[in-house]
Amino acid sequence: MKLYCDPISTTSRPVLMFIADHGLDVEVVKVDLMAGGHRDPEYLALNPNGIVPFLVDGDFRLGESAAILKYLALRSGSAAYPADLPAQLKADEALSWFATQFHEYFCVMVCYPNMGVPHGMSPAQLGDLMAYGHEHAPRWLKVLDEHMLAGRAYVCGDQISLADYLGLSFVLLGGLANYDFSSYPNITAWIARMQARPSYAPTYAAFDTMVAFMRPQEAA
Ligand SMILES: N[C@@H](CCC(=O)N[C@@H](CS)C(=O)NCC(=O)O)C(=O)O
Repeated sequence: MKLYCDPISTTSRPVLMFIADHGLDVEVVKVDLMAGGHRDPEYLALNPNGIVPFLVDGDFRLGESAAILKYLALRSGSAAYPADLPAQLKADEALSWFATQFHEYFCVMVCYPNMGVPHGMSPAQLGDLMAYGHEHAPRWLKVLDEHMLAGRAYVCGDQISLADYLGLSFVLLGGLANYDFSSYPNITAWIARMQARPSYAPTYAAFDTMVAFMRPQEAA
């Protein structure tokens, strides 16, 4: 099985951390986003979307981080994607929530503009987008803090689920914005819980280095 990915990619890290946690035998093939590897004709022939992550297992090919996480969890019998249907659907619900509401308002509007993304927007447009995001993202951060993580260790209960792997990567994008999570105690505790896993440091090393490079004064 091969996973095409880049540790600098927000949607690759959840899959890499899941693989590390479960000790899965997956060959990791780096598609260097900074060098434009995702636009190589060879990679586009494999995945016409030109994005990572992407999984190849024999003749089976699969894109989308949430689908890849589910495939790996089902193949390995991981409890992070429970067999019990209601519990599984709660994991699906949280995965979709992170990938839609949370991603849109927090990742796209608050975080990525700090990297000049979406490309092609003027500094003023990026500033407006960020201002809108800062105004509206707290609605979703409050749901995560006051409901999804209230009184429980992980997003779907006392056991880690696929939603924690995906959600962590999206929440930690806040590093690009030097986002202050101190008014969200349950989120802060959950981040610390996830960062204490041995799989965290190797998976997030490249991202943490990038954040420190972008914000040397705060990191010092
Ligand atoms: N919905 C996709 C998003 C994948 C995605 O946008 N990947 C980014 C890196 S985080 C990418 O490959 N971007 C390259 C591009 O957009 O050209 C998933 O969850 O896998």
